[in-house]
Amino acid sequence: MKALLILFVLMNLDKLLKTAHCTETQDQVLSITPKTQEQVDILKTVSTQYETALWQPVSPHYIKEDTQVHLFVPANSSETVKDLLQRHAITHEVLLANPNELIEMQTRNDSTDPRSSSTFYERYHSLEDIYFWINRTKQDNPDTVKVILIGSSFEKRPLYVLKLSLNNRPNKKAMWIDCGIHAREWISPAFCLWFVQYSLSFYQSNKDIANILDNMDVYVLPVLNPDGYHYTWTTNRMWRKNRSTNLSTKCIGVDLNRNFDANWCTEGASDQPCTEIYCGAFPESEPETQAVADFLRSHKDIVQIYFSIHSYSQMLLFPFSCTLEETENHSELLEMVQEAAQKIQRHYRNIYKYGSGAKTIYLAPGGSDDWAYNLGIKYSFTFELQDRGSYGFLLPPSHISKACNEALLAVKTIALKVVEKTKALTTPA
Ligand code: 0X9
Ligand code: ZN
Repeated sequence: MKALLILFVLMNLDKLLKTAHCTETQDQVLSITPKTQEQVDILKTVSTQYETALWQPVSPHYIKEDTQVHLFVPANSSETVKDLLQRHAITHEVLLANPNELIEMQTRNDSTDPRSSSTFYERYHSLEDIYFWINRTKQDNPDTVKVILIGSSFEKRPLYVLKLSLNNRPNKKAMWIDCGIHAREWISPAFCLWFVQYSLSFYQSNKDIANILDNMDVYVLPVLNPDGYHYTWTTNRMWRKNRSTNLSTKCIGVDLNRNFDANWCTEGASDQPCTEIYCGAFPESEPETQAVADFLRSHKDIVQIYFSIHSYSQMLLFPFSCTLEETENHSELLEMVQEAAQKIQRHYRNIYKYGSGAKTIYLAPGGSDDWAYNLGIKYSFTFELQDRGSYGFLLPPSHISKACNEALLAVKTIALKVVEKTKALTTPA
């Protein structure tokens, strides 16, 4: 009997040990609001010197008094980080007690589950699935959808753009939408897929989308940063940059939204490869940036509107972000995003901030929107989709439809305005 008992204990030793530590720590996302300069400095140290991932703001440089900081703290740093906060009387709230559960929910492949009521577009998809979807969309719509290979990523993944051309009118203008420049912002690629599906399904029945697509072709790049996106699915859900390597450093990745040639690597970007806002070795040093820039350069005479889709924080932004100066059409752009934000509030009861990037969030040079604007695409925007920090980058799949419909309303509002302005300019009085 005694021997049996010993055998049982030995066989279950790992389980017994685990339950003894009933407060086993796990990854968490904390919300912290520093109240003094000393607390700001401590938080800067925590987010740079400990194994954490800063969600908001994007770089420790922007941490300031009385402004919320959202910090992802992995289980292995939890105790040290919390101790440090406590020692400096910095209070915190737990924003997400179990991000791993949310990550699991987002990556679960429930497409084959008959009880699941969500459609393909109400789920997040792996890069492989998205490539498959691109191909299927082209096959299902041979007369209206073309797939254009505009280049490849650092790890040699293809960069595909879908061209939606719903009728053959001559001299059509165009609109560009890119998604997934930042790897961890999963709602962004989900939006590109949503937009394509919506356009193809409602062209016949919705007069607004018909009016837009009758006058413009649309170029959609669903995943601008495929290597980073893939990495968030396989290895690190919090990854932001691309995955390029450089002999001069151990650190991987360039922030592609600091790598465009718009006041490149000035205040608001970093020349340090280990930071999240590393601008790269030179403007357009990254193959992803170069592919987008080359394509837009060669289509600059037809592309009238540029949209880049990000998350999170619910903002409709326009240039400049690389300087505090105003664009020459500042008031026109302001009017457009204001109308879009008002419509979102009316239809979806959700608040979006709006304005020029530098004045609304921070100085951030080297961004695609500013570069596109300087190229001559005068209607250039960056949208930050849902939410405002409840789930952050881990927005549950059940929120995809509302987040995408809101953004779609903003895209439609702005595109319709541009179509009307263009008609007014080209139609003789
Ligand atoms: O910092 C960014 O690149 C964007 N915010 S995010 O949290 N998604 O990283 C804002 C981009 C605004 N536009 C430019 N900086 N040009
Ligand atoms: Zn982003």
